[in-house]
Amino acid sequence: MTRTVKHPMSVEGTISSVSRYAILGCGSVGYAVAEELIAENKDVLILDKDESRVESLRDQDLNANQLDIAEPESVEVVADREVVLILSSDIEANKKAVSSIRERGGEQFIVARASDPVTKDELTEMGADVVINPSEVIADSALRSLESGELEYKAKQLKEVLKQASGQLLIVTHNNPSSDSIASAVALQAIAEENGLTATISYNGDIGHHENRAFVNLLGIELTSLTDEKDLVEYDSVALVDHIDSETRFFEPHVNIFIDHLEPEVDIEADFTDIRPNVSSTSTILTKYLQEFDLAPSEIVSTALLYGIRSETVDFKRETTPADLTAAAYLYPFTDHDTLEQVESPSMSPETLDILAEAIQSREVQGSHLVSNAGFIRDRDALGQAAQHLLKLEGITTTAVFGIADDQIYLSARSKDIRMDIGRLLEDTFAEMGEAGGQSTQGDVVIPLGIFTGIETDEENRDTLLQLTEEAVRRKLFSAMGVEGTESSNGG
Ligand SMILES: [Mn+2]
Repeated sequence: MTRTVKHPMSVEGTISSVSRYAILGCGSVGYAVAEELIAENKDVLILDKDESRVESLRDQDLNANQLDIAEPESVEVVADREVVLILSSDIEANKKAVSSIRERGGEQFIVARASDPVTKDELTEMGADVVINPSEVIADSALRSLESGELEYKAKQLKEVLKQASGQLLIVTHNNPSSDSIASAVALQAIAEENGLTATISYNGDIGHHENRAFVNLLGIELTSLTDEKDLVEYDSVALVDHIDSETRFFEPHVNIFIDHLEPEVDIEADFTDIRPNVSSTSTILTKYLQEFDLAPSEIVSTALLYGIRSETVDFKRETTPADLTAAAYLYPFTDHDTLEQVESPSMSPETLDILAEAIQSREVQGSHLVSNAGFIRDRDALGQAAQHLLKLEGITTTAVFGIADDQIYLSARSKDIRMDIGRLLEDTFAEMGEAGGQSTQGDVVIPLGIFTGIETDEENRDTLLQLTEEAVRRKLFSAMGVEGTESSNGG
């Protein structure tokens, strides 16, 4: 039998425009539902086999009929109802009612009550659109309130520990950190700073994975490499996040905060510990804290956490729990999805990422203009990608990234300043020295190396050359953009 399945009720349980309901079986559950519907001014017909119950419903001005829902005839009276809720505690009677309605060809939307997983399957098989198992519902609800109660309790504890840990907080990821670990550190840093601390993120080993380097570079996450135990002296407190391979002796006398989704191999003594094996990433845990603290995450924190969750669950394909999904849903509107996509799709070659890293490092900002030298390069296209990316930095409207390859200086610029025609600006500034061109939002320049200095290019004076070139290009650009000095151009 093919039926059009209608869904008049939305997931949140709000009642839609449907107006004609029937409730079959009016015990405590049926009665509670009837009350809600009537409060919404819905037309509700109630069937129950218990005479005295029907009488008392009628006393309350409810439209109730005494009928046994297990009898096939009883369903005739609900033929014109759009939604039928079969809610008696007699599951056998519920089954009969469902099959009677469907056997008569009734296409109503049916919600039926089961008592266990077996009857749940049976009722579905018989044609109920939604089947509810009350014990599951109660268990779910109990667990949910437990979860939120526990989170509230833990959040208070964390706040207390942060309050006591004044000064410099060192947040340590696991060795050769994953994006889950880095993202968690970034979020804890934001939470710590909100509580008046200065927090530094550090790691041991390498950020090995190419995607993880992209992640760190694209989001401009600052990490320090922890090379020496002596480095620890300057910090007043230590937090370990997502720290499976913890080497705790490194952090003696003691750890202040420990947050992970996996049980550590060795016991870790910390003032505050939150280990949740029931979620799939530490980023999920940190997201829950942001929510609990009512902290709207910055774009960087949110993008980092969402990436942390997605990569740890392999894009929700591995051991994903509802908490991971609700955390992701919470982060979604705060996230920079373009950046997320760039991190996830390795469209950037490793060299592009290196160039971007270099460009971020050596950037110089004047006003809203950014100029950066990427050094010696092989891939010229990477300059444009880097310039495009740097345009996302806060407060930046114009970017120019240059590098040297084959005795030429290559420069790529981007602008989102509508008053500036960057292509024209480059032409005006560099046309005499080389090739320059572009449009209002982007432009490129190629200049033979040595033109600024008159020095012949050879291996020995390469470094000097690079330095002098860099100076000259930066100065010329900033001056053309109208900053640094008076020799300005309005750029067209
Ligand atoms: Mn993890």
